[in-house]
Amino acid sequence: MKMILAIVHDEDSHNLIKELSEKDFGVTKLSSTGGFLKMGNTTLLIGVAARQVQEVLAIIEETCKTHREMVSPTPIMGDTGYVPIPMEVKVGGATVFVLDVAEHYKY
Ligand code: 2BA
Repeated sequence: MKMILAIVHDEDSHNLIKELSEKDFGVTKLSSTGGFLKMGNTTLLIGVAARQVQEVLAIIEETCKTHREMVSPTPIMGDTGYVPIPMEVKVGGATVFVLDVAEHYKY
């Protein structure tokens, strides 16, 4: 068994959960925060049989679209106080980890 841990944009999470649920994949949604941008994102836990990993990855790739956005993550001290420095980052898309599950129980 594998645990797919997918960090996705909040905007994509609704559609992704819908797509996965329609195909009978179990999903747990966690509200999370990116360490760099300090913005909310969504972490999904998806436990699947090893043979289902590629199918789930394909759904994630199809559902989570990448785009670039200007953000101001790091304010610096200027003459008039702290001023944000806009920078372009990639947002959306998905950061995915596939972990081996040693054991799995349901009680
Ligand atoms: P954040 O840490 O808020 O990062 C958001 C986006 O900002 C990143 O998108 C990347 O494009 C950019 N970014 C991150 N660190 C940067 C830096 N030091 N300099 C310039 N740009 C930087 P993604 O790479 O797609 O990551 C999206 C979210 O996935 C991250 O949000 C974080 O919550 C998670 N993540 C990414 N890599 C991770 C990892 N190795 N371990 C755990 N979580 C990770």
